[in-house]
Amino acid sequence: MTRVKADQGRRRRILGGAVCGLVAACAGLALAELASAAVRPESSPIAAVGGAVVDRTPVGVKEWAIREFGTADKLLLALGIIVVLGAVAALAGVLAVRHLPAGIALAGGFGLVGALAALSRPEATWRDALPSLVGGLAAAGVLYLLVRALTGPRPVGAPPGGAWSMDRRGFGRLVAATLAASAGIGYAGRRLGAYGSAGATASRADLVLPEPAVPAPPVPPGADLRVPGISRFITPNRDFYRVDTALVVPRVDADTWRLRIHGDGVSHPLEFGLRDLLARPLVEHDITLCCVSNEVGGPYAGNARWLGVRLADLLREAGVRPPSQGGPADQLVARSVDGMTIGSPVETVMDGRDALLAVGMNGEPLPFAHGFPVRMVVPGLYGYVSACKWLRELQLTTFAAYDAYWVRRSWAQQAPVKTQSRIDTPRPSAEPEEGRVAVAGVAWAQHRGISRVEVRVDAGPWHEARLGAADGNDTWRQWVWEWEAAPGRHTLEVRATDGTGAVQTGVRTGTVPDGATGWHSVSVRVRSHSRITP
Ligand SMILES: Nc1nc2c(c(=O)[nH]1)N[C@H]1C(S)=C(S)[C@@H](COP(=O)(O)O)O[C@H]1N2
Ligand SMILES: [Mo]
Repeated sequence: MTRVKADQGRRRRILGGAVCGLVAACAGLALAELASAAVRPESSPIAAVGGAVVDRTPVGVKEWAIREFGTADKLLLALGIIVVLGAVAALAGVLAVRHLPAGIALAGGFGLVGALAALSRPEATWRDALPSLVGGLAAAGVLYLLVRALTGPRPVGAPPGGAWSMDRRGFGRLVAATLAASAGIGYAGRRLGAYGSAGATASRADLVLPEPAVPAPPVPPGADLRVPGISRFITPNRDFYRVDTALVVPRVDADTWRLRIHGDGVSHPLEFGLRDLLARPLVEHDITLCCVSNEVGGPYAGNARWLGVRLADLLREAGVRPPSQGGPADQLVARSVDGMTIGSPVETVMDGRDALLAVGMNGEPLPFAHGFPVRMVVPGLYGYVSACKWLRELQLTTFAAYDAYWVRRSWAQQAPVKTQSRIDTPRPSAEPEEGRVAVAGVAWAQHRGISRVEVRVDAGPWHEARLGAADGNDTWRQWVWEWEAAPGRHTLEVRATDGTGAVQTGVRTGTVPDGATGWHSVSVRVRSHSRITP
């Protein structure tokens, strides 16, 4: 054989092997998808590996990802996993052409990795390992068949020469057929998955929220200053930020949902369904929710009108007393259907503020992404220590005895919201014209309220901004300051004073462990009027 022919043969074997590996991976993923529809969507290999990666990502990397990619971080994680999976699959295929058992072991082993990832997730049962195991076996089997077809003994009567047992066209047809079958199986899996959550979808569509016994007063007309570019006072649900570890949004069926309250100092453990909860007096309350991983000036804050049951009333019915009244538990641990744990101080939850088990958000049942059917909301605490979505269980315990999910990942056990203010307009990229420029934004210090907002230009004197009307102490407040802007580059800074008179600190700190501090600043270039006279 000539040198050139040998090279060609090797290249073909590598290419052919890689194709075998990739196609086998597609087949494996498709069958795993079908299997996960029968178990639960979170058990599909990509969701399982992704979830395990999220659980183990060091806090620094997570902060960086949130900063760089925002809410696209989940999509990028899934894409990253697919790229790695593809690379390993191609490698397994090339390996299989040389040494069939090794390649097949690698393909199957990857299924094992998925299974272990699924088992490592909170709330996992042995069933969660099944989709990855099925996928790994399927990938190994398909790889075996494809590689045999590619390199197996030449059929009797076949023309001599070449590395292929099948001709190129025959192999191409086999690949196409396998891919088509995989696509069909994957699609069937998706449809079956949707069918599995159809009950949940219907239970939300059918849910009619009762009128509140204690309605919130209408939002004062002056709360929304209607400055172009400012955050709306009430954040529409579709624009509300979303922060959670769920790669697949849990879809809980409201008809079978139950919540259990138990633990230290609970003399009357409670367990109830949604109907029981809705039969209680509901209160309506406007609360601004914000995330501890929000950088100064960042987007992870939103304001909504929540409808729910006062949590303190339920706890009292269960016999719970706050520590100040001799109760043994100082931590309330909320647990979600996806295994998230969020710990709040019992004292705060029972101090008279409107800590809610919320069922409604801006006049509709909670969206699935925001915790349907029931979540917690506590004014004045960051979301990671208060706002558990897809709630399933409330356990009374102590901070000494139990660290919740984020606390085990370098965040503080207790985290009241820090006073923050944000310049929404002008944006850093804006190039306003000299003259009057409206500088405006929002400021928040939940449960303390905002009493003053000030703006300064180029580190000059502070100017008092005009505040939007206050809608209680638990929401953010809009503010605006009219700036006589001169041409050139300028830096705007904002600071707020809360309802206790404490001025927002200018000391810049990062988000870990209990929320960022510092003043938001925006640097803009002001254009001069074009002049027609010299
Ligand atoms: N089950 C569950 N609840 C959760 C989280 C989560 O990851 N899982 N994230 C918390 C965090 S960190 C925040 S800031 C809020 C965000 O709520 P939202 O997504 O409705 O805005 O939800 C909280 N509740
Ligand atoms: Mo958060």
